[in-house]
Amino acid sequence: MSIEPSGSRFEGQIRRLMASTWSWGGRANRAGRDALSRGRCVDAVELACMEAEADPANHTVGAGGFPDASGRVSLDAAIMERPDRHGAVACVRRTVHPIRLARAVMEKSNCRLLVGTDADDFAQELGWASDLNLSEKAKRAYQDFRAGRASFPLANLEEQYEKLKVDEPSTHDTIGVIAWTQGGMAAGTSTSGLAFKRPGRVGDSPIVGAGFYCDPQVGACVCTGRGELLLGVCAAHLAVESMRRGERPTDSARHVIERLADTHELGPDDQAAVLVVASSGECGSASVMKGYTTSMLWEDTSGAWHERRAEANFVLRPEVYCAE
Ligand code: SD4
Repeated sequence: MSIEPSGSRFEGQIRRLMASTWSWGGRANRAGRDALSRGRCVDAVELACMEAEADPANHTVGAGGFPDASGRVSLDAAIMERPDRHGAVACVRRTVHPIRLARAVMEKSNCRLLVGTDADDFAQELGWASDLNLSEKAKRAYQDFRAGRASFPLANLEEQYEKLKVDEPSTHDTIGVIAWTQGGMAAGTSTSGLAFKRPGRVGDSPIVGAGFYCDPQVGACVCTGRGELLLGVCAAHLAVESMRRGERPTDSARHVIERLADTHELGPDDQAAVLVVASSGECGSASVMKGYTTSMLWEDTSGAWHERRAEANFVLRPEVYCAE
C-alpha cells in the first residue's frame, strides 16, 4: 500500500470513510467496514476499536497493553456522535473492551464519564465478562522497567511492535477512529495510556475535547501521543472549532500542533498527533515529529473500496523520527 499525505485527494468522490491513527489502524478500519456500509458510524467505530483492543500483540491498547508503574493495566476509551451524545471510561482495570463500556455510558447511563472501579462495576452490572490480565510480554516489559532497563518516553513505538524487544517498551498508545458517511459521523479512542505511568494517571483519550471531539455539522478529530500536551490545548475541540471558523482539515490539524508547540516546551521524545475529518469527508493530519501515519479505508461513489496509509500533512519537526 502506498503512503502519501492524507489531505483531500478524495474529496467529493467518496461515499464512506474510516480513518484511524497509526498503520495498524488499517486492520481496525476493516473491522468496521461492514457496519459502515450499513451507515452505522457508531458501530463502525466501536468494532474498529474492539479489533485493536483484542489484539494481544498490541501493547498500547486493550488487553495486551503495558501496565502502569504498579504493574497493573489501566484502560481509557471514549466514543462520540455529537455534542449531546458521547461517553467515556477512564482507568478501568478489569474490562476487556473499554470502548464497549464507553458506548454503554453514552447509551445506557445519564453520565458522560465513568472512572475506575465504579466503571468496571458498571460493566459487571451489564453482565460483561471482566478479566484483564497482563500478557507475558507486558509482564517481561514491566520487569525490565522495575529493573531500570526500560527508558521512556519513546515516540512512535506504535509502529514497531514486531521489532519490540522486552527492554524497549512501547510508551505511546491510542487507536483513534473516525467513521464518516454522507450525513453522519462518529469518533472514538481506546488506549492503555502511557506505559509505566503513575497509577491513576489519565491522558487525553477519554477526555472530551482533548483526545476526541465530534460535531457532525462541522467534523471530528481524534488524537494520539503524549496526553499531557493534548490536554493542555484541548486539542480535538480546537481542531473542530478551527474548522467551524472555516479552516480546512489540514490547516486545523496544523493549527493544533503549532498551538501545542507555542504553549509547551517540547522534549526530544514528545510526540503528539491529530487526525481530522471534516463533515465533507475531507481529511487532514499533523504531528509534532515524523513517524506518525494514519490509515484510511473508503468507498468511492462506484461502490469500490480503497485503502491507504498516509503520512501527516504537516510535521512540526520533520527532521526528528524516533521510531528506529
Ligand atoms: C495518553 N494519548 O494516554 C494517550 C497515549 C497515546 O500515542 O496516544 N500515545 O496520553
